Formats: sequence, structure tokens, C-alpha cells
Amino acid sequence: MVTHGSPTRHLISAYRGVSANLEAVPLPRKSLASREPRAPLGGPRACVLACGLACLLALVLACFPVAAPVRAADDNTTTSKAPPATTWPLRPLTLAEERALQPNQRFKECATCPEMVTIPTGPFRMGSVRGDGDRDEEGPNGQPFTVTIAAPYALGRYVVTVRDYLECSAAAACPPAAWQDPQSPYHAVAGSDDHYKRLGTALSDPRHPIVGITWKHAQSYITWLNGKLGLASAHGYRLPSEAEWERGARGGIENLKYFWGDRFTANSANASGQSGADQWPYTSPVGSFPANPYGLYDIAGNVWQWVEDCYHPTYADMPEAVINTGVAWESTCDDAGRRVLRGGSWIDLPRVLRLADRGGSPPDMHYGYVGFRVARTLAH
Ligand SMILES: [Ca+2]
Repeated sequence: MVTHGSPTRHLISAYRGVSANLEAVPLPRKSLASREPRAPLGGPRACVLACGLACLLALVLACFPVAAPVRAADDNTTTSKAPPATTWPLRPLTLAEERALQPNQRFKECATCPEMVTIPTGPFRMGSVRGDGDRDEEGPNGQPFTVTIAAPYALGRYVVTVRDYLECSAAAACPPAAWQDPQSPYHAVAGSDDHYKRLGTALSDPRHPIVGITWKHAQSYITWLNGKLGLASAHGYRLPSEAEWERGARGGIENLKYFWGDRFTANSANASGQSGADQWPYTSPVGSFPANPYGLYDIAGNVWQWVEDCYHPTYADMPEAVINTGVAWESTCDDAGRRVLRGGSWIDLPRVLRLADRGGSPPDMHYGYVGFRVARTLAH
């Protein structure tokens, strides 16, 4: 395929590949937000929605005996590859604690907050390393290029889960995921469209990644999380920049297609189909596959992950300010306002799960194979 920049590209690739069972998977749907303007939060509908979401959350938690995502770090089952000892205050870090964090250190600022891992700053090689990727992975002259991460930051160790997001939507601080909205044709039970319905229990299992959320929904979750912790938006949780995402995803690996090597193995990630350790036809519980060298899970596969940047079809014109700091490249979004997606998903062929692969989508689109991972700015 020579078209670039949309997860549709990968979906089309999957269609034309080998996976016949994917042919029933519908194309990405236009966001409800763009077709069915919602009433602002507040008023009778919001009350009904909030009550409905609270009931749904209670029902989900009642149906699944595990009250929180099964996370290796929670039950001390991590291996020797796990990051070093954790700062685990279960309250917002003080500025002094933030400054004292070391690379690869973990922290969690409330019992149900995302677990975070500090990522090393400094330069790294970004994009397609050997020129064997897609054009949108290439830097100037078709070569990989060096980006420097200037400011300390942390990434979510896991992608945001159903449990995480439902806490926000039950508080009426996040819009419902498409499959939660009783007014939506994509509703998981009553909807006329099976884009989400076909995911079955994977859709609402609290251990699985949240799907059916837009880039804007992800921003709502982050705003709610910062408010809950009393953090200013400029110094708190946010989406990662694309450079920050790739820096974390590579885990120090710059010369391989995947963080585990050049050869894809179904024991390492949830891609399309089911083989080896990948017994998941749709999403899998977060942390079901080995973590990367920085201790991050689901970097490859399971769900695509929204990042902050606008999608650009090449890195060649990346501004110096972005190259020198690794901040999000937010200027010159295209007419559709596309934002970058990274990581590949359960619907994609292995090539799409490479560290350098990219996708993009308008910020009001939602899919059954797109979620997000949070980042946090740290004091220095
Ligand atoms: Ca799979």
C-alpha cells in the first residue's frame, strides 16, 4: 500500500493479507461526535447518562471478579527485567519527589491512577532505522534522525483500561465510550451496528484497554485525572508527544524492528489472529505479553495509542524546536485535524506493530482497536 497515515491503511492491508476472519470487521466509523452533536454535560440527559454509566460500572465490576486490572507490578510477579524499586506514594508527588525520580522508576499517585514509569531523557534515533519502513517513518533524505528529549517525563506502564475510563465516565467527567452510549447505534447491547458488539466480553472487561474513545475523549480523561490530583494542566498528566512515545517504546533499542528483535513472534504481542501466546481475537488484558526494556506493556499490538501530535506524512519538515526537545509537533494539522496513532493493534498484521510504524486519524473518530496511554510532565 502506498497511502499513508490512517489506521484504515492497516485495516485495508489486513483485508488484503491473509486473515479471512477480519473481513467481517467494519471499517472505522465516523465519530458520533461529528454526526450527532451532544448536549453539553449537565441537564436531565447528563443525569440519566451519569446514572446509567454508574449502573454499567457496577454491572461490569459485578460480572468480573477481578476488581482492578491484573498488573504484574501489583502482585509482585515481575521478573528480573522489571524496573527498580518503586516510589509508590498513592498521593500526588511533591516537586522534590519528582526531581528525585530516576529513569525507569515507577510511581502511582492514587490507588486507581495509572502506574507510571520514568523514561530516560536525551537523544535517540527515531523512525525507520534501515530504510525498510514506510515513507512516513523516514527523516530527511530518507534516513533515521536524532531527536533529543529535553525534559523529564513518565509514561503509563499500561494503556488506560476499561476500569480506568469507566471511573471517569461514571463521574460524568468523560464522555461515554461509543459502546456505552445508549443513544448510539454502536451501543454494546442495543446498538444496530456491531463494530463494538462483536468484541463481546473483551469490550467491557475492566482489565482490557478502553476502546471506542476519541482523541478528545482521551483529553477529557486527562483533564479529569489532573483535577482529581490537583495538578495544573501544564504540570501533570497529558498525552505523550510522538517522540516521547517512541523513546519509551524503543526502550533503548534503535536497530531492531521490534523491541524483542527483528522477527515477529506471536508470543510477544497481540496482533491479528490467534497463535502462540496470542489467544486473543480482539483486545487482551493489559500486561498479557512481556514488557519492553523500560517496563512498558502493550507497546506493540493490542490497541493503537493516541499521541498529542498532528499527523504529518513525513518527518522531513519537523521543526528544530521539536527535534531539539521532543515536544509534540502540533502545528500544521491537515484539514481533517488528524492526530498520530502508534503501536498497532489486535486487528493488524505484524509489520504494522513495528516500533517505527505510524498511523493517524481525525480527533473525533473512534474505533474498536484504538485506545491511549498517558504521559506525565515531571519537575526538573
Ligand atoms: Ca490476536
